[in-house]
Amino acid sequence: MTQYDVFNGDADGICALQQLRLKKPLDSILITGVKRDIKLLARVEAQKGDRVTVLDISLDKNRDELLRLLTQGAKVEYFDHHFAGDIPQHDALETHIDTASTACTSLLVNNYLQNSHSAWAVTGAYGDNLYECADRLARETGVCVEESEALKELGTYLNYNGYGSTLEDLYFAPDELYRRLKPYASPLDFIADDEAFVILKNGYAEDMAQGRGVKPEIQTDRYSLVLLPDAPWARRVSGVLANEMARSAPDRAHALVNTMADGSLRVSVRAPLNNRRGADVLCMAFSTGGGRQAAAGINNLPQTQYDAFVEKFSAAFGG
Ligand SMILES: [Mn+2]
Repeated sequence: MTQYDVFNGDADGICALQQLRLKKPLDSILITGVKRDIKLLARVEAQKGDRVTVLDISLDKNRDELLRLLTQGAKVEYFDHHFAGDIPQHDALETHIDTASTACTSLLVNNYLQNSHSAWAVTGAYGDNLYECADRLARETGVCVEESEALKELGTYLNYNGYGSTLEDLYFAPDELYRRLKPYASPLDFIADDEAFVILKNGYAEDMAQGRGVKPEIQTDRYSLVLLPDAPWARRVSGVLANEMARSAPDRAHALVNTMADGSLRVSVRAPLNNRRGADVLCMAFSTGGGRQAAAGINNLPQTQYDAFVEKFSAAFGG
């Protein structure tokens, strides 16, 4: 029997797996990638009797491959909060899917494990920009304010590390980062012991300083659009910069647009924090778009569709 652990390469995916494997240690084959690389089930070659754990990637975007694995006789457990569409009914498939804007995969796993390793769930929820949920869980589980600030930092850096269009853009490949976290039952011990924390902290500070210096192309009371240059720092920082902008202007929707080496655009959209809706519908109007109500993106937007995007973005949030 082979165990496959398939997880999104961001804070939420990594912290979800960390909780599960602390509770139930297993040797597994890790399948992950940059945050945007979500068609991960295509890389699993499972056979009858194998087990597959899937974390923080849309079932809708992986449905065909999921059905293939089930047909091949694998047993699949699936935790996620992205748009799922029709969930297949199959004896070998167990799903824990909640697409509420207050859900994230680390919190779903925490509920499933009944707070066994909740500090990691707090970390993952901060990473996914769910500050209120993370604060609440921290309070409920006796994490003091100083500690929760440290977990917020770690969640932010783990999330930051997942962005980038290729693994070369990242400080750490997500599977490597997970292996470094793996020995630590407490994220606070990881922070104290592993220099990866400081490397990410410094990288984040430098990239954010550059990102904060970019002036919006368009800004109204209701929405703001920022165009970032074709550079590794800009690809790494787009998601966390979008999260920070969303928090600093909670009534405004935000779009961050990265220019890629091939000239295409990659878009991150955040709905206003005070009305966390509409990002998914907007992005799914484009062929490579996807995501959640509060946070969504378009992986590959041709330059020729930029004007159409701006029009739909302002129509969606300007109203
Ligand atoms: Mn997530």
